[in-house]
Amino acid sequence: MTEPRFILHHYESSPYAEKIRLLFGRGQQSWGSVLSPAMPPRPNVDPLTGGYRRIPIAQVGADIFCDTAIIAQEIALQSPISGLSADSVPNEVAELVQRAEGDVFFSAITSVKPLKLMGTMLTLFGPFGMMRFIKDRRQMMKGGSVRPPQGERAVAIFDGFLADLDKALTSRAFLSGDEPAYADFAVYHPIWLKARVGGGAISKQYPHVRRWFDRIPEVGHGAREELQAVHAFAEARANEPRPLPASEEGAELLNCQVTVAPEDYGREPVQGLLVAQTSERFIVARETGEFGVLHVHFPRQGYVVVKV
Ligand SMILES: N[C@@H](CCC(=O)N[C@@H](CS)C(=O)NCC(=O)O)C(=O)O
Repeated sequence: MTEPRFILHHYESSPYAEKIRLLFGRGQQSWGSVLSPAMPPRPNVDPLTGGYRRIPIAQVGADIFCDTAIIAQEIALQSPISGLSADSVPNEVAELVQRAEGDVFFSAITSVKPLKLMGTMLTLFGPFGMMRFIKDRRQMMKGGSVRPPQGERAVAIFDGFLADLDKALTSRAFLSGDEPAYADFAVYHPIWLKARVGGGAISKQYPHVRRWFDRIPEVGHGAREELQAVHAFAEARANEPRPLPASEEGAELLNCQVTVAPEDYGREPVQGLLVAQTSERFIVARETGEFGVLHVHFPRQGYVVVKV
């Protein structure tokens, strides 16, 4: 078996996956793509994560990476280009990045007129699939702790964000400087989502956003190769997890059986042995009959660990 490569479990219309595809592009990476359904069950990846329900998920051999914050760190480690992880976001645009992946992300959907939204979902999923999708997302949000803004409030949030972004882009080509990097992709994906779901161009009121938005896709998606789930499974089986980082002192739940779950939405927990806890991530070991031991990595920020 050759060195394991990056595999991304994703679906085309996922905005968070688009953030990662662009990071692969900017980071000049080759990667394997395994397409997932837009809603669970996801037989291509559920057996690897042990139940984490969000997309995208990345894999390198027997290491599984949940959440784009961790996936970006992994890409940054492999890439000759700087600025690809969240810790490289310039201070003056940190607030924009935070808003983009908070209320603005939800408003990208909830600010779209209901009929338009239904039309897009019908095209993507067909009538039966659309009903399943709506039910799935409703349940996901019901079990979550965030309450997305609705209607006029969502419209105002999205528009206010574009106005602030336009201001930030008057003095620089990209949020990250002369070239696009993490901050740009994190802010780009909700606007990409809104453009795909709601249609229509970005208002002429925001010329700097328009110019920036048109330039981001120029970085491309890197060298993408389509794979099937069996290929991803074979790589998980053929590899051992990589060596663990040193854990921080006083990590009380280290070597305990725990569950790890997002705090906000899509809170399905993953159970395993907490084998590492650094200042940035939790790593859980899962014994699986099918693949041997897998290490599942989560960011600490936004995730909770509970002893079983
Ligand atoms: N904080 C997560 C958010 C990921 C996220 O919300 N992904 C959306 C798709 S773009 C999702 O998982 N939606 C529910 C689903 O696809 O099942 C990350 O950065 O990875």
